[in-house]
Amino acid sequence: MNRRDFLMSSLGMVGAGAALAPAALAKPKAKRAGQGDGAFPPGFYWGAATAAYQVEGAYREDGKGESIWDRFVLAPGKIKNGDTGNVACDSYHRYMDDIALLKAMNLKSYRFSIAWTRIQPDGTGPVNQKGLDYYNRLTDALLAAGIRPMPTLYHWDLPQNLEDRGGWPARETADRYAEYAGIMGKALGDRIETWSLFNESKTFTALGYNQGVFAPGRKDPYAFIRSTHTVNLAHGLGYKALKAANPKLKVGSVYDVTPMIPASDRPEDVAAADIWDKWQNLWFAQTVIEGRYPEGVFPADRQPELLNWKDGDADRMHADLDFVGFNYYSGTLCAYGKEASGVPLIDVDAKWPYAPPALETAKTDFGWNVYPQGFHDILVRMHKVTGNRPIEITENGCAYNMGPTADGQIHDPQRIAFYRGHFAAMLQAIKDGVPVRGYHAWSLMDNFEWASGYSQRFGLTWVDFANGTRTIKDSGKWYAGVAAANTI
Ligand code: GCO
Repeated sequence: MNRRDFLMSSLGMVGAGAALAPAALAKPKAKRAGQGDGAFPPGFYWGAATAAYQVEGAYREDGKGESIWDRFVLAPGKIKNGDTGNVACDSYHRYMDDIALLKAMNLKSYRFSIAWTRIQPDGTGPVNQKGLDYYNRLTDALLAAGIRPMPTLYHWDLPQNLEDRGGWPARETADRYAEYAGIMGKALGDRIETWSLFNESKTFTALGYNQGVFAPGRKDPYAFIRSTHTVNLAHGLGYKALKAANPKLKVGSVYDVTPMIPASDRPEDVAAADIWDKWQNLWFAQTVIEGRYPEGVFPADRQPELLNWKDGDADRMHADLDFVGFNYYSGTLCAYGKEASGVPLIDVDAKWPYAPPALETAKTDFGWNVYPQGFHDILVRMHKVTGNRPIEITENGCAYNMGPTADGQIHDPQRIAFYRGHFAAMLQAIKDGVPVRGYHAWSLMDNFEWASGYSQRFGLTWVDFANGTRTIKDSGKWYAGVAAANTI
């Protein structure tokens, strides 16, 4: 079971993300862009993404504090092969090599994340200048290379000290986050315009506090639900802190989205798809933009208590985002078990008798379905939620684990095929009116894939984890051509 299935099953959903119903596959295929018609809009940002804990290493260097991931990887049995991010790709020392990769691929945007524990080792208090200097160096080097720096402030690595004080279920964590956001806006806002507040709020709250498979490894559905509210509050407060630091900053956030496909025409399955759409696609993105939660996920009379809602929270969590980032990996099959009707999502122990249909799509080495049509469909759907805000694809990619062959090269035609299909779907969405202005492949290079350790390789670049050597894969060379031509 991969981690996306963990999430779905944790909330009482069976088969989600694991399979696509034959019914769904029978739907019409994505309209293809006509020949000679493969041009992207002028100025389109072709880029790549990474995240601090997944690539930086240097986990104790220059005053860095302990994060929940530094701690979590030490728990026996939590990470495949006992891997850790202690060294990872060693990007803390090799960031110039990373920038050379971006340049070699003709990329104009780099989405990376900032490790809060380098800036405030305990998540509160004075700035650790040496940690900040790393991001100063990275930023300056990117700008010198003609590449837009696009940081994400939080990609899951909460300071352990804040977890010890209650973590994301505790409202105070939103205030600490806003303080950190303000520090970063002041420190780098003179050179960085485009900021993302959070990466995949749904993923780290559910897997970290409900399912226990991600840091901090808690299994408490009530803590989990509160954590979602704190994260929404942190969006609003962090947005305001960045704007207060520098009103010129463009502030957005990154949401993982997926089309919810009913497993059948049964009304229960259709209702399941609807509630899952509200939970996964709207619970964070719509809430922050509109300052109100989607209705019908929790019983209305219990929701305030479940969230620990206080007067004024609607204003606190509201943020008029300047752009929205979307991560897309696959479609999600939705089915309700027979006990499901009316069962709140918090009833995580419910047994779901529904058996998902057999797999029908090609799969990546991680077992995720290759479903480019869903990329088009979810972009069209989310455009309605986010108004006319510019959209950036902040992640999209696939794990294929082949390594160098005798010629020293990495031949990964499956990854090229994956990207080709997804670029066509994205271009069709643009032609259908969705204002997508940038795309970031996940990932620039192979890296630490959370609970899967180094066993899943998402990179356009091969990384030899024994010595940090980087080799651009066939897919990276192919991507360089797409970026240079701005066309498929
Ligand atoms: C996420 C993260 C990345 C992952 C990638 C592949 O979406 O989980 O943003 O950190 O590595 O998605 O699983």
